[in-house]
Amino acid sequence: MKGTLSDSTASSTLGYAENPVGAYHTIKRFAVTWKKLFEKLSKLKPAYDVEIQELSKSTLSLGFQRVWPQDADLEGAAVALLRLQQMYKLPVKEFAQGNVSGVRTSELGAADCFYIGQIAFHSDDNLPLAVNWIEESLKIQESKGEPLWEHLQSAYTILAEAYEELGNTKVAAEYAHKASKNADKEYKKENAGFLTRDGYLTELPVPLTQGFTSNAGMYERLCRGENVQDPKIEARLFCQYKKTLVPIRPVKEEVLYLDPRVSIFYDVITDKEADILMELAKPLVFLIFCLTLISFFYYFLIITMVSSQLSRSMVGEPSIKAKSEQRISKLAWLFDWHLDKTVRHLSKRVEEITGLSTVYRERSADAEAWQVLNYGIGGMYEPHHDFFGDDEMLKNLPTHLQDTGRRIATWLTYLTSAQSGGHTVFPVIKVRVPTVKNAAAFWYNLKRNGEVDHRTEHAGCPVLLGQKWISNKWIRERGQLFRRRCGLTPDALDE
Ligand SMILES: O=C(O)CCC(=O)C(=O)O
Repeated sequence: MKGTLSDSTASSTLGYAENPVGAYHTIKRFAVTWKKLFEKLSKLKPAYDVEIQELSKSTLSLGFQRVWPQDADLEGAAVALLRLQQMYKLPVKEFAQGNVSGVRTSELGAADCFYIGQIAFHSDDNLPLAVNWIEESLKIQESKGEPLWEHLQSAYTILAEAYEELGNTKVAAEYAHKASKNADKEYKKENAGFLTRDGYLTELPVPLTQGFTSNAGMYERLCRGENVQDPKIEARLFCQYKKTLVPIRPVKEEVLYLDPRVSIFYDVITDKEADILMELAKPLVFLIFCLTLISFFYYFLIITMVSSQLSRSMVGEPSIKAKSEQRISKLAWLFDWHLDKTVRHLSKRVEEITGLSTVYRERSADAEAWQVLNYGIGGMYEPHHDFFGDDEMLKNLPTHLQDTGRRIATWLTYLTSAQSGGHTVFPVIKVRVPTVKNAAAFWYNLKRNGEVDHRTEHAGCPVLLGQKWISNKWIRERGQLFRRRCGLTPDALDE
């Protein structure tokens, strides 16, 4: 496969698939190009080439087991691409040229743009994007100068329908006429409505300058990097060397918000420790490459391919198994009893820095195990709270977490930095935490009087380029009785 990639990408297949356009190309190679090749091979007479026969049979059977990417996975890749485009307002032209946030990969052809446009057309709220993609496909096709493009008629038809739905009947009529030109009788019969409808005589132009339908909420704005914070609040923020439980080991803290306090602590983990956590979470090195693809498939994850540890995220505790579209990532849990001492050491370090107990016990632990998460391109976690607001959820916990109370605080370590996108954002307080490798974000989910703090709603923005690995340590309420005392007033602040 490497041999078919362009020079600029051949040196790093992994890097290539970490760009959404590169990932689309890669999945297409598996789902379309290789499939066609193997189908051809499987028709060869067994007597001539038994080995090729076997290879092709096993590849087809991997396809049946959903281990080999299929058409549905290519569709998932296109959906992911469209979502990223909407979130980050990326122009169709740049995407088509393979340019994602200044990082280039192979360009998309007319047929690819048409395919993505079709997917957009059939999804709920993407008509303007569909129009942009299909018009781009026509431009590419025209620039290549091929007189008879197999998709031309379908492209005109979809554009006519899309413009009609958008209320621009004049342009709709133009495309309908183009579609009917040279069309056979059957087509003319099927699409007769387009040509005879009175509506086409009226003119109701809809400007399609943008192609984005999402109504920019704070989550999206923060993810896009817009500066939305009040300058008066920003003026009160600061950095400091914060004292820890070990006096000779202060830690670099940048305070990103005061009430509730959200901080990022730098250099709280070494490169080696970050690598160990990631290695422990993924049983095979090869898995990284698979995950890049897998997390890109959105709806069609191939869990069977991934052995023991990392699995598709569930929201809530493991006993409440509901596969989540709210969070698109892979996760593993690492317990303090792990043979590798790193896990235990890191729990101790969180205790040193926060002053909160992270002691693990089989019954009533003070903190949860380390949750290691991998997000590939498009991986994200929509706005949510970490405290368990729902008492039912608290009842269904595994033994070590029963009677431990809610999640009083979150410690979120960045094991890698995503190349683009992937920030952690707090829409209510308008805070954005960048993914800085070896740093950790920390905040309390409960107020000092024990009430849940809804202002701590947060989200993981979709990863646009590269991979994001994080590790969460959730600290429980009960064990902190003497560590985080109630304030003298209900709204007492943390330091
Ligand atoms: O990915 C992120 O930045 C946020 C993750 C998160 O909120 C969570 O795991 O609860």
